[in-house]
Formats: sequence, structure tokens, C-alpha cells
Amino acid sequence: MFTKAIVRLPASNFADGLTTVSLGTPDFATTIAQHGRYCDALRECGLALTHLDADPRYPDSTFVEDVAILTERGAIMTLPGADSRAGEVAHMRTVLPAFYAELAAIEAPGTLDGGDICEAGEHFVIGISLRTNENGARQLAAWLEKLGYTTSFVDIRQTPGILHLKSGISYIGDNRMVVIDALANDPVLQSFELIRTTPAEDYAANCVRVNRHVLMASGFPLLEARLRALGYAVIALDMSEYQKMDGGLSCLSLRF
Ligand code: CIR
Repeated sequence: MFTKAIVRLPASNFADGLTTVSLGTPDFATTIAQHGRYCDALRECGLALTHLDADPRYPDSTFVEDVAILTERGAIMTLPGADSRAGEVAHMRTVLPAFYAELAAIEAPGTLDGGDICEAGEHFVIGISLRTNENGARQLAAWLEKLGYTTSFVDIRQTPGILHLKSGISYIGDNRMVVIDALANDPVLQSFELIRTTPAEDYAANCVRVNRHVLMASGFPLLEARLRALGYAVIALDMSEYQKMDGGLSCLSLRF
């Protein structure tokens, strides 16, 4: 059960953030409206929200998931792999002591983005990507294992079309993993019941189980119908402006 989430309002220069896709420039008013609806959805799931102010020094800083890993047993600050985002950690480090007595940290030369870390109950799947290097992945695995979790690695550096591991997989509880075709044969994932997206719906593979709900991007009817048929209470959210900036639904919050 999650009870809390941290979110950060997008800054007015949100469109200056990093992106690898060519879907156009986000409209700021729509970006804010979608963020508001996202926050409403988290509250509908029973979470109490901590709202952080927009930080225009970091246009990507609304993607708070990338700067920390929060677990039931402890928290660790990441070290984002994009130079323009590394400084985002400093402010979050001042926010988290309200919730965690101790904060570990990924140290250079390791790099790690929270979007590469998929918690699946007692197990964490750690993506090695263009943002999370092997050193960072190993540091995180060692820290998690000390806390009693198990870990495995999935290398997505050659997987086209996804920035982070969780752009391509999401754990939705009940031993079920939503997965894009390109990752569906990875040996690490074979112990899960795989819910495969069709290529036209790959963006929707980044969804989030929050208590009894699953939050997913709207506009992906096949996955939505499949999740509903499995009995999940789905909340579908328009994520169009975040998709333009390579952002998935999970990255807009830290849930704990
Ligand atoms: C970036 O490239 O870092 C941002 N524009 C998007 C980050 C998305 N984060 C995530 O999926 N966890």
C-alpha cells in the first residue's frame, strides 16, 4: 500500500527539457492541466501529496521519479545520467528527510535514473540504459540486497524506442508485468505473467499500480480493456504533453 507521493509542478520552460522524440512542442497550459489531473488521480488512489515548487533551473525536474528510489525499507538518492539533470538531486535531498531518517546515495562514476528501476514486490529489476550505467546499477543492487531485496539486470541499451526500462515494462502486482514486445523475451522477465502491448500501444506500457488502481495513459484501448478484464480499476490519463518530452506516467511522481 502506498500512502504518499511527491510531485513537482512543471516549470514554464518545460519544453526546454530533453527529448528524443519528434512529437512537437508541449503546450504549457495543457501540460499544467494534465499535471493537475494526474495529481487528482493520485489523491483518488488515497495518497497524500507533497507538492514541490516548479524549478526552472531544471526543465525536466517535474520527472521526480528519476532522482530517488523510495522503498519500504529505505531511500537512496540517484545520480541522473543526463548532465542537465544531475543537479535535480540536491533539492530532493532536502525534502526526503521528512519521510526517511537515512538517505543513501549513488556515487560517481555511477549514474542511475529512477525510471530504470522497476520494483516488483521483494524484487527489483534494474535497467542498464544510456542513463543508468553498470556501475550505478551495481551500487543500487548492493544497497537493495543489504535491505533484503533481490535484484536482476536488464540491458536496454540496444532496445530502440525506450529511454528507460520502465518506458517498456511496469509491474502491476499479482506477479504481472506489462511489457513491450521488444522486451518480452528477456530471460529476467519470464518468471512474471507478461501482459504484452501491441507496438501501437508501446507508450502505455509505462503504467503504475497504486493500491487498487492502475494509472495508465489514455488513448490505448487494447491495454485498457485487458487491464479492466483482469479486474483492475483503471484510471486513464491524457499524457500527451509529457510524451512529447519522453516522459512516462510513472516519472511524474515518487510513490511510497
Ligand atoms: C529526460 O529525458 O530525462 C526527460 N525529458 C524525461 C524523463 C522521463 N522519466 C522517466 O520516464 N522516468
